[in-house]
Amino acid sequence: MFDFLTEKFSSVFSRLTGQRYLTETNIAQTLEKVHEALIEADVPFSTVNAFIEQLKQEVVGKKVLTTLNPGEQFIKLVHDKLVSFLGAVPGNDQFLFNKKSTVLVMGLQGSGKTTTIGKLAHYALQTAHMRKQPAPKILCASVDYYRPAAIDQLEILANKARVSFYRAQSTDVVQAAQEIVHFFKQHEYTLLFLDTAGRLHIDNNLLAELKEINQVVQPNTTLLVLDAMTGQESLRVAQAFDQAVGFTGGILTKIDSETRAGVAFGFCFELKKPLLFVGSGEKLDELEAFHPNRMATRMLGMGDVQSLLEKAQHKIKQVDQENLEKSLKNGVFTLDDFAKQIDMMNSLGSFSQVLKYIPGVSGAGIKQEAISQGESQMKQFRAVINSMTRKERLNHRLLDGSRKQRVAKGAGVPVSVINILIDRFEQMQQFVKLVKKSGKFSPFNLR
Ligand SMILES: Nc1nc2c(ncn2[C@@H]2O[C@H](COP(=O)(O)OP(=O)(O)OP(=O)(O)O)[C@@H](O)[C@H]2O)c(=O)[nH]1
Ligand SMILES: [Mg+2]
Repeated sequence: MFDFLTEKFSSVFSRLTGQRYLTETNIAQTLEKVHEALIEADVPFSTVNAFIEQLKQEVVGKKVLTTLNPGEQFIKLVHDKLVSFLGAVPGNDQFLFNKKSTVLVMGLQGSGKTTTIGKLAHYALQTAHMRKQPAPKILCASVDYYRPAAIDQLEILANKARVSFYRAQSTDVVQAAQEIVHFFKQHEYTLLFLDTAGRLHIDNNLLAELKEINQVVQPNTTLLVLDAMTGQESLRVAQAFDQAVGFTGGILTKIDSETRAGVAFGFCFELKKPLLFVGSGEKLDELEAFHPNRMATRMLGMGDVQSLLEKAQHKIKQVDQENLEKSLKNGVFTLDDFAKQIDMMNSLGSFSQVLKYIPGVSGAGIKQEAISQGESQMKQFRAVINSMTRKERLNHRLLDGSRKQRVAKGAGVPVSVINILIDRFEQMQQFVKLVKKSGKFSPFNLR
């Protein structure tokens, strides 16, 4: 969703390149462009004005460091300002790991409440595992009697995430909430996610019902789920929920859709509430912690390596990663390892998705054609390695002419592809050996 802003800023900054220092005039022009970019991105007008005003004061009031590239200097200033507008500190996920915690989830109909609960449960389990902490004992329940099958949907998601689910006997919202809290306490769960009904618009009935649930449950954390696609309308929704019930923080869903950054901005700035997570797809693992710093970096077109790594850490099977790291540390790198690397890349998403996160690449205008070529080459490489015997994978020098013919036939590619693969592979082997000598580089642990 931030592609739009990224593009906009890239062109703004390129105007500054070549200038020896920032002058009031060129800042004024550039500020105007930033202003335009933010308005077009659906950031509320008042937020944009406040942002530009503060930025102007900082830029104009400051002695310009002529030693720095003015573009770089300006990027840094805008970046810092974006970060402070986005809340400055990363979304806190501690409420998922407190000793005992009840979490009430609310939001408009279709905003993604139920899906997000499944994702949060999954996130809590995965994160506890990664941090080597005891897994929270999670219970999911719903008081959504508004939409038929809403409760079944949560049950399915809880099963998928491998956490418990409880269905209240009563169909009265308040009584059901009481029952659920009672069940939660009785069975020594540590984390309760309570799903609530949504409506298409804010209405008094919805808010009154939420107030009652809130009274009964007295949640430790209340989350507001916001659909990024609803744009500025989301801010009014958030304000209404805040006044009526109050909440701890927000979760912005559907940032994978064709939408703009405005809501994230407005939410943090106008409501002074933190965004805790962002949802980037329908699947269970498509939830990421919200990081203002990374978001700002991404918006400025510098890529987002940290997010990519976090995604990688969640998705790549721990074991595979450890084995691979071990063999890399030993300076041994076989075609088997190469195949694993290709699989890891694939598990991150498409090539173009992965490239987006790499600094310098996102704005570099790599042609879709080149990306597609890379993708199909990786597929061919994978097929080639699959067609080899284990012995050949461990020692590619065994691959003489007739073996190559056999492998090529098995993979459905010309022999030339095998030669290219071996070429690439040998380059990587050299690299791994070098790394072993310097002892510095761990490719899956860049921090
Ligand atoms: N692309 C995308 N789709 C999402 C995301 N989160 C939820 N969805 C989809 O949005 C739709 C609505 O999600 P739900 O979780 O049912 O929303 P809800 O707020 O519980 O809806 P109600 O219970 O009807 O109020 C579903 O089709 C989800 O798969 C996301 O981050 N990205
Ligand atoms: Mg729902």
